[in-house]
Amino acid sequence: MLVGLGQDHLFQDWPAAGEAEDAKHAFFQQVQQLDGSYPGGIAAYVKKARALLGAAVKQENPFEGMTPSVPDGETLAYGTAEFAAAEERGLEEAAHAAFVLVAGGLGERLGYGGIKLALPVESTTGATYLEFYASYILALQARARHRTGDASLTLPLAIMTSDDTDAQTRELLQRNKNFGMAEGQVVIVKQDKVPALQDSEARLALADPYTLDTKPHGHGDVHHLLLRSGLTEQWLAAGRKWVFFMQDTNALVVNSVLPALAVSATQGYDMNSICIPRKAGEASGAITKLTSRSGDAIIINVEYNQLDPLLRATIYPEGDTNDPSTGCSPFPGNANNIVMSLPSYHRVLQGVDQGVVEEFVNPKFKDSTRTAFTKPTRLECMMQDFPKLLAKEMGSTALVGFTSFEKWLSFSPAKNSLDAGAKAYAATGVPPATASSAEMEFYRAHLLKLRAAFPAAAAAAGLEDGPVETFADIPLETGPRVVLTPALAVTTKELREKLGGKLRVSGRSTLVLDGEGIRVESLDLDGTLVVKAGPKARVVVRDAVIRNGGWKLVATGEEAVEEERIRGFYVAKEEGVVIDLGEAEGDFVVSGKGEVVKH
Ligand code: UGB
Repeated sequence: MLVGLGQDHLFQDWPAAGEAEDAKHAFFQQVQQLDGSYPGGIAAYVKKARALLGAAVKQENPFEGMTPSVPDGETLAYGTAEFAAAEERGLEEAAHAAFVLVAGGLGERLGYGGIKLALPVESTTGATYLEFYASYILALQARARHRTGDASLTLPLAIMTSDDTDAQTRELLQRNKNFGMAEGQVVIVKQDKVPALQDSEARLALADPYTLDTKPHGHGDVHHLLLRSGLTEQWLAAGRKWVFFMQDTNALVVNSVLPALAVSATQGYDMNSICIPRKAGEASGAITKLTSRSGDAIIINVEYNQLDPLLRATIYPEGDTNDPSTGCSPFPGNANNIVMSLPSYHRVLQGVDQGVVEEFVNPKFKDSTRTAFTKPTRLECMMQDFPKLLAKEMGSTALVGFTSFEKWLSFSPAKNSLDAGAKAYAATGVPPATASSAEMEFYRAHLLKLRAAFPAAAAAAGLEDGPVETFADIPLETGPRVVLTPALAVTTKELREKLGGKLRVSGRSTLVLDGEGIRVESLDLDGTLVVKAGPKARVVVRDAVIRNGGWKLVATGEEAVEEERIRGFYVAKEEGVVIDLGEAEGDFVVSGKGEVVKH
């Protein structure tokens, strides 16, 4: 088969028959595995690669004949009655949702050695990304059980890993007893790598004489894997309606889950992308309407490296620039969190392509002959390219839309190293997207939500801004550091029920409220207060006036552990009130300087 595919170079340096038999067998085992994991096998892969590389050699424009324009979509602003109503509607839909986390990517850009899901979202509680997402899904599950009266209702989570992340993801789950998720509730599907290509003839590259070089195929693998694993079929059979896709390091996505589900339900969207305002030049794709010469249109992500040339070649001669009136690109930014309607999603996956989204290739040619590469490349695919499959299988009946949210509310990933983030920020003012900025923006989102939910407290300056401190050349709004866990509240309505308007939190404070049964009637905080309670405790914070030295941020030195080093600071937990009720049951009151009394 390989010789038939023009791959005879692979055997060029092999010794005569009878020699190195074990190595030769190992080679064919790898070939067999690669052949089995790609739909259509290596033959299909090489054929597609030749076509795509041929187009790259001729420098063909993949958007030839397409005119971009800004699509129409929904915009929801936090704090409005519309937003709160969408959350309530979303709660109904969430009972029928399944969640998917794409987590096969290595944190290379982030400069982190471990898997990104094991990284703490913030240093105050130290909860990792995976723990945080699990706690959100469990919080939605608790609400859904309560609403439906079905105590066995379970919201599934599928995690896509890769060879780079699989073992560590499994280990993280095992070590933490699935973060409270039931056996079988979380399922791992592993993506396979694809053969690397050494030249524009699509000849396969060798890592050594008996091993093919392989590379990751991109997050687009998730669609085919969900079909191949039988998960979409199972979910459909269990009556689920929605699949919600999340990236590995954007904790703020949880603020957009419920309203986006509501928009999908009311608009009947087959696919709904969560968007945020995008700064020109930012490494986030743009949701764009592309209209062909025949008038057919598709709403799809145009990746950040392709947007500028596409705009320049068509109707925006200045390329990827900000609109002076808004200071942002006119194209909504792709947060790469997607809601799919499960019935149409599963139907499309069963089509001829089996969920293999259109691939692309990005070779770096050695010279102007455009044949040899500086290093091997591979075909790649992106999960947000699904509209092309939708259009292929459903034609113009496919409904693709997007829902835009404020960036502070829904998007702040940890993707870049401190160095890269600081450079990008200094050069163009784009968000640094570092672990440090993601952490501070996580706290800030809670503060801004409180301000919007309690305008009276905010107007009375009860929710102050904290200082701006610079760590590793990145200026950060460092306070107050507020963490309100999903167990406490998943909607604006719950937030308003749980926290009274009598709230004063100074800019240097740390406030953590973690527990479904916690309610704050009146709190004046200047320092640190942490209240943690299990599901069977009811805790009221009443007439509490808490003053202490609080927790401070300290710049990291040489000896810092990796999780701190990639932030540039650590939290010195010196003085504060920490109330951890564990699994205690009953009614508790926290008052005065932080005293706890059981009733
Ligand atoms: N991922 C996998 O699971 N497998 C892979 O093979 C590769 C990645 P990156 P990227 O947030 O602003 C995306 O590398 O690809 C997972 C969108 O394409 O963090 O540069 C990985 O673990 C872009 O349109 O992002 O850019 C992670 O969870 C824009 O929206 C996820 O895929 C951009 O994100 C994304 O991988 C953004």
